[in-house]
Amino acid sequence: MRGYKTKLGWSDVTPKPLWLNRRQIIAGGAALLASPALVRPASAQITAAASKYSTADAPNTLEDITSYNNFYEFGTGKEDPAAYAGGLTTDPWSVVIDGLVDKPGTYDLADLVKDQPLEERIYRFRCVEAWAMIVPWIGFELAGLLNRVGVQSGAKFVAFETLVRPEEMPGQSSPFIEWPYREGLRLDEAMHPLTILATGLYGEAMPNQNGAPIRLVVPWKYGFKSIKSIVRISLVDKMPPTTWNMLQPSEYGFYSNVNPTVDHPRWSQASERRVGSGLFGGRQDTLMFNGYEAEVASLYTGQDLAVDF
Ligand SMILES: Nc1nc2c(c(=O)[nH]1)N[C@H]1C(S)=C(S)[C@@H](COP(=O)(O)O)O[C@H]1N2
Ligand SMILES: [Mo]
Repeated sequence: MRGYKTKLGWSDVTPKPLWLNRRQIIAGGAALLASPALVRPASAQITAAASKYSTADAPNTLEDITSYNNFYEFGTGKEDPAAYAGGLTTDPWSVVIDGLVDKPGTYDLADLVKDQPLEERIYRFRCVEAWAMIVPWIGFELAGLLNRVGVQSGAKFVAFETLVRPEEMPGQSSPFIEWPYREGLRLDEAMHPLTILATGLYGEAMPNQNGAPIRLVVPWKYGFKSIKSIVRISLVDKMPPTTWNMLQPSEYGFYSNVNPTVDHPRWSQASERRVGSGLFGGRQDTLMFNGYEAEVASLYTGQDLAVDF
């Protein structure tokens, strides 16, 4: 693990050695349970080594995943997060859950995560800039957390906010974005089993540059929807403002579903470059809903996705 400090502390709820045991896992679930490296209580939460939702594509390297990032709180360059996110304090960490919920409050992250079944999910990840990666996330379904806090009947959307801490996030001295970074999902998107809160990747606690200690991953949407370093989750009745939509509404819609037939105004979305493509072979066609069409297309029945982009 180079370039960032592995965080422990609260991350006792995050599995560490899973990835190293991947071969055993693939060979059979029993090996996972028997592995001495996995006796820590946290690891017992891993109910499935490779989820049925995982893609069979080979993951990008840890090096790719941790050295080519978008995290504007640390600067706009792809290398800035790896260079500057190491100084972010991620323990202690708490998340405010408010709005139309039965149990609003400020939750310590460990409490929030402790009942949730962690899984490894190998997801395709497609940035709006037309690059893509395959990432082995560790996380749990957002629906599990929302069910635990109790979503009230008036709730229609979920709004998310990232930490604001300019003394540790040098990019926040730029007024380019109106901080905090914000994102949102419609409630049915938030409740979909593909939507996860990730606390790690490659079997390790989440690297800071990837959104430690907890970030959203919505694999059928462009990468910017997958908000990092979350400190607030609000259940609301109206479509919430989102950072990229606020910046440039003609280019970034609320939905931002990966869609090869709806181009960004300044470039085509029909194909993508796999990061690390020296190894994996250059450009590929972009898939509808990033390849998750069978799972999510029904969420948008009756919507014109060129209008609701
Ligand atoms: N808080 C916050 N979350 C963010 C961003 C950001 O700048 N700030 N960038 C988004 C964009 S544009 C992308 S492509 C992904 C990148 O995630 P990765 O660095 O883990 O690949 O994070 C998303 N989440
Ligand atoms: Mo992105």
